[in-house]
Amino acid sequence: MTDPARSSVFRLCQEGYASVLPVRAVLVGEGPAVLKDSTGKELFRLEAEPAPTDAASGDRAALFSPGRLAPGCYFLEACGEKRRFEVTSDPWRSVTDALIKGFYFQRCGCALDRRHAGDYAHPACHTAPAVDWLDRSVSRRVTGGWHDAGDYGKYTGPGAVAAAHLLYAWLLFPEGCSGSLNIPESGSELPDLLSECAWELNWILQMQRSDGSFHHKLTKDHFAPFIMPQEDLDPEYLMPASHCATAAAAACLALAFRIYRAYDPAFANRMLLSAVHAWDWLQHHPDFVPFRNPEGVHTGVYGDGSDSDERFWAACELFASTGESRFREEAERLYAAGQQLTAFGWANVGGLGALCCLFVLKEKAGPVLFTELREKFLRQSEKPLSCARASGYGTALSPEQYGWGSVLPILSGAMAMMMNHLLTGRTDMLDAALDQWYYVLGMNALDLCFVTGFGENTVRFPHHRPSGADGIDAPVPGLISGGPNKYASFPATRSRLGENTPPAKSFVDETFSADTNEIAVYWNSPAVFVAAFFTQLCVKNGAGTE
Ligand code: 9MR
Ligand code: ZN
Repeated sequence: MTDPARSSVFRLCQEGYASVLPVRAVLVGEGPAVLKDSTGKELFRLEAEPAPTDAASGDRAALFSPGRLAPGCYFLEACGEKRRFEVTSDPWRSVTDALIKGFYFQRCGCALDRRHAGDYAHPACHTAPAVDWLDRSVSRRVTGGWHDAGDYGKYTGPGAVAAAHLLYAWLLFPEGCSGSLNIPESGSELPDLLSECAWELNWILQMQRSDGSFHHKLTKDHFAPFIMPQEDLDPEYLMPASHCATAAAAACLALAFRIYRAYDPAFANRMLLSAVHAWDWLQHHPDFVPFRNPEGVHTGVYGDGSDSDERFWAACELFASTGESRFREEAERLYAAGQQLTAFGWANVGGLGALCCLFVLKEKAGPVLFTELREKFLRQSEKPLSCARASGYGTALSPEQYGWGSVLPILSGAMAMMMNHLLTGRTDMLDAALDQWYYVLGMNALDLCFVTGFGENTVRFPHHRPSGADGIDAPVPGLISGGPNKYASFPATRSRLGENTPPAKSFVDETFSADTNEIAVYWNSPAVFVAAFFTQLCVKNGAGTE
């Protein structure tokens, strides 16, 4: 639990460290810092040289690493303070599982029962037929999916991106994300992560219009007050279709086809047919039209300046799923138009196309989409590394990049550096990626673990309607806060931050602070990807170390 009066000169991974990976921590303030084992024996000493000021936080922060440590309990001492941490062979299994279970808690259209949700159980929500915004005479039943974030909206593009992160975690690091989640489908033939993802995929399928395009979102015309989802009874609308939603859905469904066909060929085929139908619509509608909220609609816009990256990702996935050259040609053309290959967020999905080329298609992608793209990817992935090196906390974000949901570019940087490591074996990339995982779990300027329910000093009041309305003190567990936002504009957030708060500390752990402390499925999902990677490393390399 947070003790507001606590202050420590150390910043560390509050969920402990793995014996197969280096321990890394930050000293804020005066050295020397000494590391001792449980018998009091000194193992490592950081000398007293003053660290330079970290630009994002204003702290004199020194990142140090005593390297890998055997399982056991250790103490860091400096400035009269003694802080304890543990090293085990598999420390992050429960936080990884919780981050995946977080999606179950976001499920819409069904009751969360006591057996699976415990105290966070609630009756079914948002079960009324959805009304077409443009033609109110049309309504149809569209159920399921995940609530996007702290609100109850469901947005096609961001949902597709979140599902894709989970599916890629499963494809690349299955042993890191195969935990049993205690969800209704647990025990079935389908692994739990895939069952959870299917909840979203089934909803995405329903968001397709008969012409092949996808509705941009299914939301009300305004955000609900802080009530439980089952009390949110105003009509939900199928908002107009958009290019970005259509292309992102096509990409995600084409990817999902390859994963589910071994378990449920009929479901998999439906997803591929839907993806191809969406693609054909895109080919007939080549001119990008940005989505804007219709007059009178005040829910999330998820505005985007281009659909080139979504189309690129879709072309890659469709090529991987069908082998048809028309998709490769389009992917090559869109690649040549310039793609950001290290971007994994809802707005820019170029990195997901790169994942498909580099780790699924590989040589089959051909000289452009494999050899050339690989070089370009490796170059682009130097950027997060240099950002991380310039940061006293090792955080892969420059001070001006601390915007809304800053955890997303931080985790995107981790994903890019992990991929670089997987392609090249570089340990500097691995260590820097690890620092972003440590950031999420507490090695940051706020000394805060951003995952609800975890860490010694944890987020308590996320902007999340169920957590605010359920009458339970502790928030719903396994949800990740968006984190510091130097551009926070909500008056209440601003007044709490004052004038000169540094970017990495522009954070308010209060329910009202949507601009710093909301949760979102597409912030949980890159965390799952990163968590699964490191958890799998522990399983694979750690056998027999304890
Ligand atoms: O994640 C989105 C962030 O990048 C934007 O800056 C912000 C303001 O437009 O919106 C965020 O997305 C929110 C969405 O619009 C509605 N649901 C909650 C999302 C998380 O805050
Ligand atoms: Zn709902």
